[in-house]
Amino acid sequence: TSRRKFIKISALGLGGIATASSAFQMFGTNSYLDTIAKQDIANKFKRSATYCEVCFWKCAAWAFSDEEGKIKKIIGNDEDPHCYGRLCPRGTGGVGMYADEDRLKTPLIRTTVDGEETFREASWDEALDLIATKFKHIKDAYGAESFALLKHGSPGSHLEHLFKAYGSETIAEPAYAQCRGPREAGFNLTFGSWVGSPEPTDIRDTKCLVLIGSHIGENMHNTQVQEMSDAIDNNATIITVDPRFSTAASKSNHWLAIKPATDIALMLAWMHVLIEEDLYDKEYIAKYATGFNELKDHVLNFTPEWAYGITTIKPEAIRKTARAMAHAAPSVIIHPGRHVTWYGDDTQRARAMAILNALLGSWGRRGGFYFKEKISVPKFPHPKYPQPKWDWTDIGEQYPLAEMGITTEVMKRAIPSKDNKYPVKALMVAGTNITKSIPNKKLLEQAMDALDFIVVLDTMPMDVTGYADVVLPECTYLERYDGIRSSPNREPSIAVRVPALKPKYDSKPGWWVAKQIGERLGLGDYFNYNDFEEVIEWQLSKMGTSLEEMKKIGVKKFPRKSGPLYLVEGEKHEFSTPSGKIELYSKELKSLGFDPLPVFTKHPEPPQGFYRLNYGRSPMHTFSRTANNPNLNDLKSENNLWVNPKVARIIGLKTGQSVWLRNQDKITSTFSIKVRVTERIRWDSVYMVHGFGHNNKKLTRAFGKGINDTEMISNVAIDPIMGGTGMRGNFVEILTEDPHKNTEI
Ligand code: MGD
Ligand code: SF4
Repeated sequence: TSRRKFIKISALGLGGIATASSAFQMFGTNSYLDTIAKQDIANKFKRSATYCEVCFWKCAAWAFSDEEGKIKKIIGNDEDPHCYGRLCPRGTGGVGMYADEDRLKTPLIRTTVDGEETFREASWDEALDLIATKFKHIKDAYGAESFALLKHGSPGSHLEHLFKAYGSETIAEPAYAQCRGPREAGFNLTFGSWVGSPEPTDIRDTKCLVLIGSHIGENMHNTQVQEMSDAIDNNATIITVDPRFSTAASKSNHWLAIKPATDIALMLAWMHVLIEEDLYDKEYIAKYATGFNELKDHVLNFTPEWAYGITTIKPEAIRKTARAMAHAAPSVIIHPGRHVTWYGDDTQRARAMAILNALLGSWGRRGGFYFKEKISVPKFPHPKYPQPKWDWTDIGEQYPLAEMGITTEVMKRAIPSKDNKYPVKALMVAGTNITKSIPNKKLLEQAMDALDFIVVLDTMPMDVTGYADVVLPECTYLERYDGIRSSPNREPSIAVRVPALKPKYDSKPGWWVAKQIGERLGLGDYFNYNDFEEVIEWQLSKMGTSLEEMKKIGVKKFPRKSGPLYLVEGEKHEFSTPSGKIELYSKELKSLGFDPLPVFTKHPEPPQGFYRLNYGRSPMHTFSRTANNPNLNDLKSENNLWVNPKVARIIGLKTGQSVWLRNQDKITSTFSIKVRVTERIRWDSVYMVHGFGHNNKKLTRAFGKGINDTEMISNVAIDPIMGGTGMRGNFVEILTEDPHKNTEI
């Protein structure tokens, strides 16, 4: 499909195209007017250095506030190689996190009044004393390991320190088994390196960008969107593989509307074409890779004709796109994606992506993947952590290549059973809304029911707070110090977060909470400072700068030390794999009993009357955390259900009509969602943006708006290699009548 065709489609009135282009236009180059506006604001208001926490990209920014203690504007830091001086719409809307009047205002403790469970307000001392008592009790009764931490983002690192000092490494975050885990395993097996965040994709200089289910533009990871916009301006070929006509697809030269769950077949056929037509990088493969002959034999029969029957992508399109990649090579990127836990064979799909990159010679090449720099911040001195008797590795032991804690496995350990060697009895949740981020509601509810004690640290009364025994209100990122941000990128840099304002209400920073609990547990030596400012001050001095300087500049760049960005012609390069080479064929996988080369496995398809539930991101929102943010809610207040016109005709649906969903396990959505009839989705799937359908009434803007996709995800396909929870194998039927008509929600 050509770019021209898309323009034609948009002329037919596919409304989404307007959003599609605007998502990219939200960035772009700094204009003269922009510079003037920035100067004007800079002259009038107090400027504080920060980095954004609306998503986890962590763009460095300036927060401008007035004398009355109001945040006036947040602007990207021009010196930041991690955001090029521009924030995405969510980052600008960070003001709303501070201003949201629904914020948690004071500690809360669960209590029973007239037989009804409710929360009562408490002082910090009372709440922290109670938490410390529970910490002590769990340690005495079961061992510190039985107190688990589920965390995400900046508060997570402060709590992680507390938990390790206390003796528990029963720690996990959704950013692994619900997000990037499989791609890290797949790329690590092949190149001996995690992809990591930020991805070292050299999009700026690429000649061909291949996005497989990766929707940059709706997924607003800042530098990637800006670089992709530049790549488009520079006439790079964009190939998008997506069952949905995504924003990225609308910017592509080739959109391959693949049948869901068949990507591995397409990639095997691409490998076949590259090898069969002698288009792969022979010199690179000979020099750096091992296992080529096995790969060649493996893909011999995976012709484009074979893949056509599986993927519904025409053989000519498969050949044409493979040739386009080879034409651009080595300046080509098969993007590893980000949220990649789809069908349970996700590490193998990531392996296929890694192998394609190897065949095209793009790893370590300009316009492909650059070698990222490590930049580490010195650790503030503290006593050694005690050695726990068991930890997250034991909990995930059945997944041989798990490299971080697996949230769902931690929750399973909370459910009592005779042979549970690693019982989890209490849980702290910090900066993650687990009821929306972890699938399998039944498991979660069973686990929550069984736990002796749950404490939640959050800024908002999110759904997860409803399960807590104690709720602690954290102040927002604009009101606190946090750890130093270090970003590898092409040019490594650090950024600081300094409070722009005093904490609103009775909220406190995460570092303070960790220290208070630690001191109550007699762990004061681990928190040997009065204020986290002292920690940063010490670390910055070790890095050759100071807090005073960083407050003025916000971001500091460092020279690369690890060597050049790309492979150097004529020089040897050792990969960190067992063989020291790129491993096309993985002996490690073989020895563990897994396929040493990726194999296509057929996944279940929706039964009659059901559609595959596909989900993704909106450029205005991050997961579930922004749904109530006044600024961002104003831009988009609910999600819609994308339905193909053919399906709409069969069921009799119209755009704007409210419907409910019921999945294959008879789970019915709590709320309704408005239909959007569009050619942009295949007839076998429906699509919605993740993160809506909040059911805490205290979120006055977000409550009851749209459907929570996670609620519909009860079938979870676990990746046997690293434990990722595949969530795209769920099927829904569309109900036009309210299934809760006679029940109260
Ligand atoms: P959110 O749902 O945004 O993301 O999962 P989460 O990290 O759980 O929840 C973030 C929580 O942090 C919110 O409760 C918010 O109020 C709170 N919060 C925000 N700022 C702060 C702060 O400064 N301090 C504290 N203490 N709390 C704060 C993300 C995870 O979800 C990821 S990374 C991915 S890739 C997966 N995506 C995904 C999906 O697309 N669909 C489905 N169904 N599930 C998914 N799960 C995964
Ligand atoms: Fe903030 Fe956007 Fe950057 Fe994420 S990408 S850190 S939301 S500005």
